[in-house]
Amino acid sequence: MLTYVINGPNLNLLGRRQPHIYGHETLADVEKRCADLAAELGLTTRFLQSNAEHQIIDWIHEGREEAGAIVINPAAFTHTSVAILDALNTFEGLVVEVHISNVHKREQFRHHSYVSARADAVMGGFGTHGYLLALRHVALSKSA
Ligand code: CA2
Repeated sequence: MLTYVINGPNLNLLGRRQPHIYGHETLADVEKRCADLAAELGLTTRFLQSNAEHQIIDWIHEGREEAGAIVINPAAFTHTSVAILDALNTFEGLVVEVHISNVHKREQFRHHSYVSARADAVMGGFGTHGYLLALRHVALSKSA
């Protein structure tokens, strides 16, 4: 089963700025760890990042045909995007929302997520391990 791992705006800078919040790993490091774990779990992942809301929506639409699960860190679009929520509402597979930081420990405006209204599971505050935990959840759900 193909799992899309979708990353939102500014996550291309991971590991290069604000390491006290987001850690030292780059997005390429996270992609490699996800691919290694996915192989172990018998999953296939497609790892994606965009700074553009429309691109993320187009990938979710594509996932309707191609993917059994979507792991998504919508980054700042988490807190603003009804359009990403609407797109996810058209997807019938498993949706796992991932945040590297614990958004509830941060500014008030990060406490609300539009995406959580659709997500089947939500991870936050596990650092970049959250992506790996999300993939384990996809694999366990698939075998359940
Ligand atoms: O904790 C998360 O994963 C977030 O989704 C990250 C978003 C933030 O807007 C959300 O509230 C929580 C920000 C992603 C920006 O990523 C950067 C990474 C390194 C340096 C600068 C930004």
